[in-house]
Amino acid sequence: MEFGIVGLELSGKTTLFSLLTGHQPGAAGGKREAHVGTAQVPDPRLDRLTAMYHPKKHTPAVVRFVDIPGITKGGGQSMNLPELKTMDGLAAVVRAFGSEAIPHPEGDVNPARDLDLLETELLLSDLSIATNRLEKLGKEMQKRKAPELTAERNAVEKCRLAVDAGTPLRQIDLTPEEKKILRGFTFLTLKPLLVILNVGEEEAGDLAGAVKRAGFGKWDGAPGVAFSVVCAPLEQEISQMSPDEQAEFLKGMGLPDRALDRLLRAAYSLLGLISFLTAGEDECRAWSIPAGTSAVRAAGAIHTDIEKGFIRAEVVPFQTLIEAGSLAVCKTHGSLRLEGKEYVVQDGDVINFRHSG
Ligand SMILES: Nc1nc2c(ncn2[C@@H]2O[C@H](COP(=O)(O)OP(=O)(O)OP(=O)(O)O)[C@@H](O)[C@H]2O)c(=O)[nH]1
Ligand SMILES: [Mg+2]
Repeated sequence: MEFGIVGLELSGKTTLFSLLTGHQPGAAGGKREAHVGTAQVPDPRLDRLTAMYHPKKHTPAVVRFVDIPGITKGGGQSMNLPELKTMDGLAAVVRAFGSEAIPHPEGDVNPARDLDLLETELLLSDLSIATNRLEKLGKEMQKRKAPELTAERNAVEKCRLAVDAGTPLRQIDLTPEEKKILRGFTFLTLKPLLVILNVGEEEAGDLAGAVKRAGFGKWDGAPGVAFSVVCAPLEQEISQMSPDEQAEFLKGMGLPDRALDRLLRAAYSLLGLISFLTAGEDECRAWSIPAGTSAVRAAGAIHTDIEKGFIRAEVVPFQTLIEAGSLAVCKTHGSLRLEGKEYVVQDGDVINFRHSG
């Protein structure tokens, strides 16, 4: 799963990318190039299983991030970067920090205006994709009549009308057929949007209030949009500390946990992902699957052979396992369930797949 980090210039994109992925893009990389890195999604359940099994390997779920060069107002084309097209979601870094030393490309700090500006660039990119496609479809339809061409034209026209009126596509109702038709397109406003508000140190103690102060009215509660607040310099400082120091420091600031951790969890659930866990002496691991995935498909997330040879899934919810103390106890208590192919896997299920071959 992959997020493209977008935002105006000097909003803190690369700083956040480095904090999330631990990857420091070298000077050699060049400013206008995209950087790619992987962030581990923190999961206390996995940590607990690891403490229980002492496995050789501990493998958290990951989200990949691609740091994309800054977007300029009216740039339009800058949004048509090939890197953006394949992304599962967009992470828009919006600047709320003030700084004399770092100029704001729009002259002053105004997060709601900047998000609007970004959204406009996304809409313009979609408008041009839709218009081009309609033009090609029009020509094709003069040559031959086919119901699938009519269906595609109708779906793309619906999108064109919406973006032309300034409505992001994540906000319109699409039928399953329309969604299927549009899957091959790279409409940017159809992608889930994680807004990351990068606040100054003076706001670090009240991250929750920062989104309200930024006044993101029309995005608040909009479908496919989630908010996250971070203070980059503070996160940088925390990164240098030991886990104990971190906990102490966060407590002192009155913060429940690390903003970066919350950001990663928000990114994960914005994409509709849940985790199931596998536990053993060799490896404890969290696996990402879309919510609603069947047991047999979940097996395929591990290996196609396990999917093909699926016999049964032995399932126990994480909490039940912890209360019992071990899988062996779950077995004797009868709390280890045997589930078939169609069982819908739940977030936090600890699973052992029985398979042939
Ligand atoms: N004071 C302050 N400075 C920040 C913050 N976040 C980033 N900066 C600084 O702002 C400058 C730009 O940060 P970058 O992370 O390079 O921003 P960017 O969005 O990647 O910039 P471009 O790639 O040029 O578009 C750097 O000097 C950062 O140290 C913040 O929250 N507070
Ligand atoms: Mg950058």
